[in-house]
Amino acid sequence: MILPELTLSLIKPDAVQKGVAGQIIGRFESEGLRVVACKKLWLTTAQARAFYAVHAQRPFYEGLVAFMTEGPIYALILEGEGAVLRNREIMGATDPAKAAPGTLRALFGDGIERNAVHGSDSPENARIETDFFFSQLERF
Ligand code: IDP
Ligand code: MG
Repeated sequence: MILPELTLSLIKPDAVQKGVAGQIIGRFESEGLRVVACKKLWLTTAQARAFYAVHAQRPFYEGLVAFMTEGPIYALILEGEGAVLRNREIMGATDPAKAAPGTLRALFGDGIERNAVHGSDSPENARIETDFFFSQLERF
């Protein structure tokens, strides 16, 4: 039996500025992940701080918040069997220099901070993160 799972993907400001958001969404679709929800938005500083609150004590937190608010992003909910892990595989490692060839971060990331995409790291966090960005009325 196939148990569909949901995960949150963000196309970060660097990738949107490069004009590769469409390619990234197409990659998810070609990998068999279904787009349940999608919107373009520009995070406020307060919203970015809240989304990344788990990293508040890390030295890169302020820089990360500044990066994530420098321009618009896309937020997506992706659905598929094992979607959380599948998306993490498609994204590649946090540091694009260490990401496997062909992964989104290897293709489109510029560095450990400006790494093109976000993906939930567990089903529990996927639930929290999808609810952060989307109401039930925005999911199909
Ligand atoms: P992940 O996005 O692969 O799950 P996390 O450790 O959750 O990685 O970090 C969240 C985000 O913070 C990363 O995607 C990246 O943009 C940024 N980041 C992580 N580690 C560093 C670092 O050492 N320096 C600068 N930015 C970092
Ligand atoms: Mg993470």
